[in-house]
Formats: sequence, C-alpha cells, structure tokens
Amino acid sequence: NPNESLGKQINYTITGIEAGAGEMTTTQKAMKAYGLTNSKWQLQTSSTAAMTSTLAKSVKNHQPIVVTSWTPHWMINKFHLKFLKDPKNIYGKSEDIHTIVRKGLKKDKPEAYEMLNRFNWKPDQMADIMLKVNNGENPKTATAKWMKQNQQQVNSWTKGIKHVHGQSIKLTYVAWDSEIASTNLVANVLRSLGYKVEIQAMELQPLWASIATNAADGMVCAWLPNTQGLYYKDYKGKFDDLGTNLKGAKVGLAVPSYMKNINSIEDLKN
Ligand code: PBE
Repeated sequence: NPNESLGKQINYTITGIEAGAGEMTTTQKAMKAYGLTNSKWQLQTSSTAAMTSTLAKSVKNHQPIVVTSWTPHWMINKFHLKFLKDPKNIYGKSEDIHTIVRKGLKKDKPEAYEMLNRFNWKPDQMADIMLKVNNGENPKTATAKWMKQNQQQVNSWTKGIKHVHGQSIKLTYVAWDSEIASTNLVANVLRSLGYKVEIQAMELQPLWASIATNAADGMVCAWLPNTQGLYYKDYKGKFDDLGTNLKGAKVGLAVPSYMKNINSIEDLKN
C-alpha cells in the first residue's frame, strides 16, 4: 500500500548482508545515529547473494526496498540504485581499499612484498572484472585477460622484481565480487613472478586473524577507514599496512531510483 509509511511498507527492514561484514557494523551504528533502533527497525542479516536476489525481485515488482550497498559493484547500475544521503557522515565520504600483509613478509618474501606494495588500480578497472565474472566468466580467466589488456600497468607492479622459483604464498580473501576480482588478479601477477599461489576464501573476521597470526601472507581486501575499522583497531600492531590499492570506493544504504521521496537516511523515519 503506497499510502503507508515507508517503514511499514518494507516491514521496517533494511536488507543486509553477511553478519561479519564491516558494512553491517557501520549500519548498526547508522541506525542508532538516525534513530531507527528504538522502534521496530531491524537490519536483516543474510548474504550478498541473497541480498542481490531480494533486490532483483523488488526492482522487478517496483516495490520499495532499502539495502546495504557499496561500489565498485554491478548492483548499482543493474538495479539503478541511488545511495541515500548520510548527513551525519556515519559511513564516511569514501573508502579506500588497503593491502595488508603479515609481519615478516618483507624479510621472508621480499619479491612478493614489493609487488603487493606496488599494486594499485582504479574503481572502473575493478568494476570491469566484477561485471565479467558476474556474467559467468571464470575469475582466473577474466583477470588473466585483463592483464593482457593492461600490460603497462601490470608491468609497473613487477618491473625489476626478481623472479622466484616455486616459492609458495598464501592470500586470503572474502568472496565478495570486488575481492574475488582483486585477489585473483594479484594471485595471477604473483604467479607471473614464479610464485605458487594459494588463495583461500573465508569470513571477514578470520580473514584479519589469518594475517595477524601469520597463517596467511597477505590480503588486498581491507576497506578503510570506516568499513573494517574495528578489525584494523583490534589487530593493530600485528600486520603491515601497505597502504591503498584502490581509492574512491563507497559504502552506504541505497534504494532503487524509483523511490523518488527517499533520498536521505533521515527520510526512512517518515
Ligand atoms: N563490503 C564489500 C565489505 C567490503 C567489500 C562493503 C560488503 C565490508 O566489509 O562490508
């Protein structure tokens, strides 16, 4: 019933993703800050796949829905989403993705360390691979093709680095589309330097723990300063932060653009 309040129409539910995601923590904070907790509002935990499929259904039926969203991601264009304004700046203006490696990597595997330290690319480039993988291409193949088409850039990450022979290295990641793209790309680049690369997917908390406990060598999935800021704080001193590999990512609540009257998180209360 379109005459009901938005809250009522969507059962006072924000459709979320995995419980451990940084964005879920930030969204809890946002709900408190915007007064969406003391009433019936809830943040529904699910998975990214379930969230995008619920979103697809709502869009198909032109029904209202509020989701935890982020970019780079194909959901923005595919479902014509708009981010809700965040006047209290809970999500932050933009996020950078950092490369985080274990203590001692520089000494043990200086070639890999150097490559990881140099790795950086642009949101559009990441989005390009994500879209291909979402359209069914294998991530390994998609990133290998990307490397061929972007040889100069790849070269700038590897130039002058000595090749190794069969040394192994382990990268961990969370199986979000963005991280599938970046991790497979970096794995392929390290393979081109002679590394035997293992990549292992896990939840976000174990991901940070894997680096902090030296169970893995590195990861390229740290959305900061807000999204995974808690993990960063928790494990501070137990990892090396190699800085930004991608600038200009964004995290926030979003709605389909046909929800004309909802433009700010503050509008959710009306
Ligand atoms: N995300 C996508 C992640 C980072 C990448 C926004 C869902 C998060 O930690 O929330």
